[in-house]
Amino acid sequence: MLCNIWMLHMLGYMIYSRSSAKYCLRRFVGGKWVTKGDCGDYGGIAKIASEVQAGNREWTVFQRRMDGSVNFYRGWNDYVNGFGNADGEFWLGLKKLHQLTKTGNHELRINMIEWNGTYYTAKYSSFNIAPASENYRLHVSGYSGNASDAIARSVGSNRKGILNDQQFTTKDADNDLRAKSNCAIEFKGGWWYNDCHRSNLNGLYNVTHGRGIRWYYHDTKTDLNMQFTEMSFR
Ligand SMILES: [Ca+2]
Repeated sequence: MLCNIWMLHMLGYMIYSRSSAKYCLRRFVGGKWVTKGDCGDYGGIAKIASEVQAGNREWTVFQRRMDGSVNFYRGWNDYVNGFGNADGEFWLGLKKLHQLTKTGNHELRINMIEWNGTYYTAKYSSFNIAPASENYRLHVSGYSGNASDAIARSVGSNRKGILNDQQFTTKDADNDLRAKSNCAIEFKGGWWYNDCHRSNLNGLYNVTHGRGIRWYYHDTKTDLNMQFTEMSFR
């Protein structure tokens, strides 16, 4: 089995097998590597280890979708305080995200794998989350990557899907810019909805289009549906 896609995971990383759609999680614990899942061979580990060393600063993962085992259609308190399991699907929580990004400059990285196995990454050179008084507003800039920018870029003159500078909205806390309804209820997630979105990474697992784990791909003007996402910062 060929493991050709992988992701950093705090003190370890994940290798994603395209052939079997199973996952492999390896973490460095107590001086040795601990493996979880179906890892097959480990081609790529040496490369990733050297990337970690070259990068110096580790990426802190704050969101992961990988198997649909955790419900992400939740209310405000859950999104503020976090939920799920750090080894699987989880959301770290907006309170921690604000505390960890409020000083200094931070980068955001989003790794994603489409259901056909295609790997995408979107990076932002600047990232921070505003305090509770601003409902944890999102600030990003400086996009790079191969996923196209589905967070801060307009679609032509249509700016309704731009998530940058938006407050966080959940089904019980409507802070979005859609006057007639709550975007979190319409699109079944918790997110920095505008009116409403071009990406919805906390949407329903394995559901297509707007209510699913959507990422708008500007290059072909189509929606991608992701089976794996991991959001991290450093
Ligand atoms: Ca609204």
